[in-house]
Formats: sequence, C-alpha cells, structure tokens
Amino acid sequence: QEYTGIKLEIIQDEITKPASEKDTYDGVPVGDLLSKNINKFGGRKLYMVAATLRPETMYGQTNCFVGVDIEYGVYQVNDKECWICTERAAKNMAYQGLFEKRGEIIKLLDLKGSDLVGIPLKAPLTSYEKVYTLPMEGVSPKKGTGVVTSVPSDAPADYITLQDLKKKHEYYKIDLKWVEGFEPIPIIKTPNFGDLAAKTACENLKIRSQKDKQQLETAKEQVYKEGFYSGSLIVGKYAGKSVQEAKNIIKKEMVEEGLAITYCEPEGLVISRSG
Ligand code: ZZB
Repeated sequence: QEYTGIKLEIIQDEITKPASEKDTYDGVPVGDLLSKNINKFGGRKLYMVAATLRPETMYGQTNCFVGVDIEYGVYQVNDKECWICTERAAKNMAYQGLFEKRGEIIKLLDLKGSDLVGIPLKAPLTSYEKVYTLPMEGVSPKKGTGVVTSVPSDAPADYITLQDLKKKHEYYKIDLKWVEGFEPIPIIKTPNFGDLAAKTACENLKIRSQKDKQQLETAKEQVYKEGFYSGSLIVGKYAGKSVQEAKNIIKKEMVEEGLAITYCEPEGLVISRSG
C-alpha cells in the first residue's frame, strides 16, 4: 500500500508559551510533554506525519486526528526535522531511506495521543491558517502512521467525528475553540453526492456517530468510488481537473516542495480501519 505522508507542522510558539497561557486537555496544558522535552529536539521543527490515500483532498483539511491511547514517538529525521508517528511507521520509513541512516531510527521522545490533543498545526494546502489535533476513536495503530489528517468534506469518518466532537466537546474534554468554525470545505464536485460527498453519504445512511463502524465502511466505499470515478476538483491550481488526473500531480508537487513524503506499507500487514 502506497500512502502519501502529509507533514503537518507543529506551531512551536504555542508549545513553548507559559503553561498558564495555554488551553488544557483533560486538565493538562496542551503540548506539556513536548514543551518539557523541547531541548531534546535541538531546535528541529516538529511535524505530525499523516498517512493518506487522497492527497488531492488536502485543500479540505480541518484538523488532525490521533488515537488518545496510541503510543507515538518523536523521531529525528535529519538536523532540521523531527517527525511524530508510531514506531512501526518510523521503522518502515527507516527501511525506505527516509531517515539519515537506512534501517535505523532515532527516537527522541515517547508520547501518547493524549499528549498531542489540542496542539495547533500548519497543514499544507488547506485554507485554514491553523488546525488542531483532536481525538478519534477509530484510529488504528497498525495502519499508516497512526496519524490521520481530517477531510470532513470527503471522508465520512472525519465528517461524523468532527460533528460528534462539536456536539459533545465536554465529554471528549476538548476546547470548543478547536472545533468551532471548522466547517467542511467543498473541494470536489460529484454528480451524485454533490460537493460535500461525505456529508451526503452520512445523511443517506443515517450515520449518527463515529461508533456506527459498519455504516461508515459502506459510506467510505461509496465516497471513494464516487470521488475517484466521477469527481473533479473545484478549488486550487488544478480546479476543473478530474480526481484521477489531479491525484498524482498534486502528490508529486507536494513531495517536491517538501510538504509530503511517499510512505509504503508492506503488503499483508495492512489492517483495515474496521480491524
Ligand atoms: C485523507 C482522506 C480524505 C482520507 C478523504 C480518506 C478520504 P483505507 O481506505 O481504509 O486504507 N487513515 C489513515 N491511517 C489511518 C489509521 N491508522 N486509522 C484509521 N484511519 C486511517 O484508509 C485510508 C484512509 O483512512 C486514509 O486516507 C486516511 O484518511 C485514513 F476524502 O486521508 B484519508 C472516502 C475516503 N475519503
């Protein structure tokens, strides 16, 4: 399976500001563990690396998802960058030559998804200036990087999770500011599902929450098909092009500009979101 790894840059100023000025998640100042260990990163920029099969949808990112109980690491890439992902993904990356020494990982810090919730990020191509890291129940530690970038216009699970978080922000212990005002952005036009395909699919199938796993699988398949075979972009440099045409061009450009990487997962080890 070939994914595009999208680099979402952690806004460092927000991490290093005094704890008293920070939002909190579950009673802890946002990014507390990172800020306490900031010297370990040697001034390198920190990126969350999200695995996607839909690089052409990056215009529609509204947030980033992690699993709160998933274990992540901060991995040294070179003298300028550190990436945050699961250890499993970091090892795959090392074997693919994405780090300085092939086959070798340098882990600078262990952390859990809950240590990342609330962190603001700069995401490539989207029109939101900053997006927040939020909790999602269905994130698999065994797929991709364990980090998911959220495109609620075209990914049913992302759409319903964002709705869930807005409705039940207290239950999920998140600050309303992290979700309020983040609406799905129409980026791809389709003949049967309109320009917010994920919303249409969730409504058609009467999906109410992120716990409707089976229905979400069905919605995902429908939206993948509709987008891939009949969708065309309505935003960005390639507006007017079909999804099929634009997908690889956009991916290639993002990789060339250092905004993304190609990340491959060994076949046979891929476990679907439904487990
Ligand atoms: C952005 C995006 C936009 C995605 C879209 C999908 C869609 P699949 O098809 O099951 O292999 N994803 C990536 N990693 C994980 C993970 N560890 N746990 C849960 N979900 C994960 O799934 C690949 C997609 O699932 C990825 O592509 C990512 O979401 C998410 F408009 O990235 B995608 C109709 C789907 N549309």
